[in-house]
Amino acid sequence: MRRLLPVLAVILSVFFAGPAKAETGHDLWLRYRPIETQHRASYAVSQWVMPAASPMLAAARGELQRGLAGMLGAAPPQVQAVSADGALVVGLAASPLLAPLALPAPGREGYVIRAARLNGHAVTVIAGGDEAGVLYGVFAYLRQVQARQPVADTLSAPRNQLRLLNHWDNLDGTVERGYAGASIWNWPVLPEHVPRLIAGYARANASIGINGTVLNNVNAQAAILTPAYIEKAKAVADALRPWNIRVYLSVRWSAPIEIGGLTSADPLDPAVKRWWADKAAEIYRAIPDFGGFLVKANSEGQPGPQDYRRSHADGANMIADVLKPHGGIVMWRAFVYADDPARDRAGAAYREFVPLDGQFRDNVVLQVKNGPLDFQPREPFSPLLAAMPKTPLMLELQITKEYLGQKTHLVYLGAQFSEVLQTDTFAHGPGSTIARIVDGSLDGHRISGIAGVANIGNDADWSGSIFNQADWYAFGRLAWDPGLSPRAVAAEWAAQTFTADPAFTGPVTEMMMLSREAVVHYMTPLGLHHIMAHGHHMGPAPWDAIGPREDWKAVYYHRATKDGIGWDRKASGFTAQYKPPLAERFADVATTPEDYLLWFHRLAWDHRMPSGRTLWEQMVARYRQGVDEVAAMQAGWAKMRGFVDAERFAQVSDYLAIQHREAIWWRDACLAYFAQFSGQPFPKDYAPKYPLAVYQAMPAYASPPP
Ligand code: BDP
Repeated sequence: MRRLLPVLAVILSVFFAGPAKAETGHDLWLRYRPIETQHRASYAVSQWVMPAASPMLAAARGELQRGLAGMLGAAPPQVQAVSADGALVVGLAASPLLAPLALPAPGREGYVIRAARLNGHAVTVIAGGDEAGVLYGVFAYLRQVQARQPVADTLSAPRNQLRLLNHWDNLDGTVERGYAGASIWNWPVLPEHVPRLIAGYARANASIGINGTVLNNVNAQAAILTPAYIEKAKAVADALRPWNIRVYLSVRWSAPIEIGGLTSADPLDPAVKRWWADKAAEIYRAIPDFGGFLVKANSEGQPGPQDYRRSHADGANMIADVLKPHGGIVMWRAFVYADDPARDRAGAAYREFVPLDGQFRDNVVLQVKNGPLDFQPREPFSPLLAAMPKTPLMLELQITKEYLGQKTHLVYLGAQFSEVLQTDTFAHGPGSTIARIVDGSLDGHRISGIAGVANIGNDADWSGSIFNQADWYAFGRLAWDPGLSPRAVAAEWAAQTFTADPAFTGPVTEMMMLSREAVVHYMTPLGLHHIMAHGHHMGPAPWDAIGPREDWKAVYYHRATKDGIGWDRKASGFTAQYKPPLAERFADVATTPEDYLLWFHRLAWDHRMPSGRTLWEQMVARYRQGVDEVAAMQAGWAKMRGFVDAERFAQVSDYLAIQHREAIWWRDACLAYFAQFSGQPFPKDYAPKYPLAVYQAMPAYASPPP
């Protein structure tokens, strides 16, 4: 009986760890639940060897211990030298332990996983090119086991050097465009107390290869550079460092005036430069591996070098010069549209920055949003990405769903991110994908990177919903390797987050892929854009025509009248910002994909679509399709009840019900509005439930009953 007890315990633990156990989602994709009996033999580990002489290696070892203990029931014995078949051996590829194996060189942050023979025994080796590589190798191994994939021979290194989250966190604990609770930094208790949440955040990021984080909002407050906040940032940096994550800060251009007592922030003023140099030195004394600054300047009312009639290059270079001796970089944002809204806003960043190509220091990287506008459900790519070969360009994606249903809508962004990365810009002929521009390989740049605007807060599930976690996950995986299939990433996430049973991962992956198209259909089909409510950006408001700037109004973008709808962006000069053959392709209605139709063209309501429908009929059909797709997602999820614990199952079901109601809201409000102009009837089997005035009178954040 004594010998049977452990066996019984394992059987019971497997039994009771089944889907019934409620989960908050706090464990993310790092749940390490026991492996089902039938898979145990494939993942058996007899013993493990892992020297860990540094904080980072200790972090990796702790994670492996945790993962093995969780999944195998108990961690196998840790030994000093391999003495049995089936051992797991982990370390630096160049260490005395592993060097004799002459493994392929994993490179910086890279790792190798291999079956090998050591001391006459068959073993599995995880070897890192450096300590970070060991950490990432351990997570890759745990991922394969959790997803019940074969532990495969793997050689992997990141394609992008900088894989960063941008937190739009304010110092008062709020998060701009955050839908997952308050800021996780908890500034008031730092530096004395470093909340556990921060280490959990670091682990999660390390598990998907994220290696840097900008702590505060791009709409920065000068106070972040005061000694008190530098101490707080140091405490965070110390907690993140073992997980290979560096800290960066967003800075406010006018900080020398606001907290430095100067009268100017002119980048060419020696006193200003001295202030920044002293500030950089102060930061590096506290945080020796500090990454650098992110700057939003002369954008949406923020101060910047143009206030002193200096260029963006003058500003970026001054900051770059003070960071250079410390090895820091400047990420200068290209999200700028200061010029006259009478000129097409979509073309503003290009007009501003292309003339500056070649003028930036070598530690400046220009951070460019994927679309020319602003994180819409679907945008053509920003032509700036293909037009600055002499400047390293970092891609900025938005993980938080500001324009895509915010907290509740299930929209898998991995599909969107991959679509962007795989887009061919033709910058230097075919094959000039955005992935190759940002990874530096197309133009031979030293710096490469991708930033994602984080969707993280102090909600129990971190991201506001269980499925929003997938967007954080996919961002990290695709920043590491933009070539990964978004479908495979979704499947891998679902397997770890819920269960690896293909009867679950198959349909759920399909649902996730569909969700990306669904949101475009029920919000902004046919290339419509920026027709959401003013300010909070939640819900439809194509009628929006209020506010100080023309280019903040929905009517500026869709231009609907009885004559037609859409924007002739050949006439605005915008299509010419693309390289051939795209410039010609987007300038011609016949060769513009339906997805971008009204983005690039102004068309009559009875314009004939390839489907044979009129433009109006096609618009109605797409909006209806979007709602139907959400209904299909709901029905699909309902069948997954048996695979998921009640708590998480219910959250997803409830949120899908909200999404369905709001998809109907989008469909009906937009179609009720556009119907005034279209001059064509609704199909016999459809009409918006309420008159337009009801939608227009809805209070903020509220949708009418379905
Ligand atoms: C827009 C957001 C705004 C940000 C701005 C930016 O609405 O909150 O400050 O982008 O990226 O998407 O600077």
